[in-house]
Amino acid sequence: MAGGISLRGLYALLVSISFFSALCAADAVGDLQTKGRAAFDAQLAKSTTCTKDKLQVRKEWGDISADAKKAYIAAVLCITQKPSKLTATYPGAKTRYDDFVAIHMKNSLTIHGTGNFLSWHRYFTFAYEQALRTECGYNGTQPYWDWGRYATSPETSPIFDGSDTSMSGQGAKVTHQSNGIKPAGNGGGCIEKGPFKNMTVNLGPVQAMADTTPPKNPRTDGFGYNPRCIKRDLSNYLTSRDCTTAKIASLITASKDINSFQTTMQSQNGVHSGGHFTISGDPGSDFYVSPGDPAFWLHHAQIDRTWYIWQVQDFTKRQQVIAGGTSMMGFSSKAQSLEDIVDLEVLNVDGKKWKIKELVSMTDGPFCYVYE
Ligand SMILES: *[C@@H]1O[C@H](CO)[C@@H](O)[C@H](O)[C@H]1NC(C)=O
Ligand SMILES: *[C@@H]1O[C@H](CO)[C@@H](O)[C@H](O)[C@H]1NC(C)=O
Ligand SMILES: [Cu+2]
Repeated sequence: MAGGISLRGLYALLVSISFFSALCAADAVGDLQTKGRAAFDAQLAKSTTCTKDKLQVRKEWGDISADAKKAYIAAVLCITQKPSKLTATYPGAKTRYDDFVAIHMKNSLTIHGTGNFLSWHRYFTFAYEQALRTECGYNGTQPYWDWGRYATSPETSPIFDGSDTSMSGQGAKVTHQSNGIKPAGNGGGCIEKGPFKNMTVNLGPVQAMADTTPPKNPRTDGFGYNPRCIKRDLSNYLTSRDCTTAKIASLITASKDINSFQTTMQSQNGVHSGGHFTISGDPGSDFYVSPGDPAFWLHHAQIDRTWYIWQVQDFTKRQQVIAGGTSMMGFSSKAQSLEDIVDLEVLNVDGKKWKIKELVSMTDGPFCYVYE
């Protein structure tokens, strides 16, 4: 070869480049994930329902190829074109996508700040991933949004840069108020670029924040038909304050039991609120209707991943555990039990509802996946 570089030399160079980029990708949270993998693998080896050949791997948006991103985007757009199974009950639910929004709206007060928060949203996100696969021919997995990775600038991340391989980006710049959670950012209006610029939000609002001014729903419960654009107000205010890699790692290492883990995660300065209000807008900052923004699922996959990483730090002691009540409202809320049922109705995978105790392990119940 003229330049004197042999194929073997080129191969060695490529290997060292990929080794170097793996080193760069390593971070405190990734290290905790890696550290726990042996415990997960040991449990996987014992599972009768989840075998190694069936195991699905969920990856970070920035770590999947452009083709994989496009396949995911296509599946999401596909499910927004399939008919709802709930229109008769909730007239605003027009599409199969809306079914996910409606079931979340309906259950909002008994799935947040409660003992089932993590397990309910794990099954909910899984049901969405499975619907993309079985109803829209998707053969990939649910990607996640590692908040810490883009904490300084979520707007320019591959998730929100507005390109055709993103989840669409910032909303149009409009003058708007703060939502009370963070200062008004540089968006606030309808998303104008990327694959989801034409996506319609049909349900809600139920609890619109001061930064958005969506048209009122024809029904007081928000279940009427109210088609409108997706608005966003992305900014780095919350990610750089509450969702850095150091903050996520400390949530995982400092929470000694499930109660402190789930409470810290859902606190006002926690990662759950941080991710939701980084997206903000309508329906992003609406407590009930937030799954109407398709970035919801990447956020909740990361919530689920954070739970998984916390679990695998002491796997045998961190699965069959429960804390908290069954309702956000009222002091008389009953204690949540591992025997309680998670029933997603028309979203249930293979029509099955499950007990919480069957949803705490990703190699048990309906699940067979892991995070990398
Ligand atoms: C998944 O779908 C993509 C795009 O349709 C295709 O290129 C790929 O080969 C499929 N992978 C598997 C494992 O079926
Ligand atoms: C949005 O709709 C317009 C008008 O129908 C169409 O030209 C455009 O390609 C659509 N964009 C996307 C990303 O779907
Ligand atoms: Cu939720």
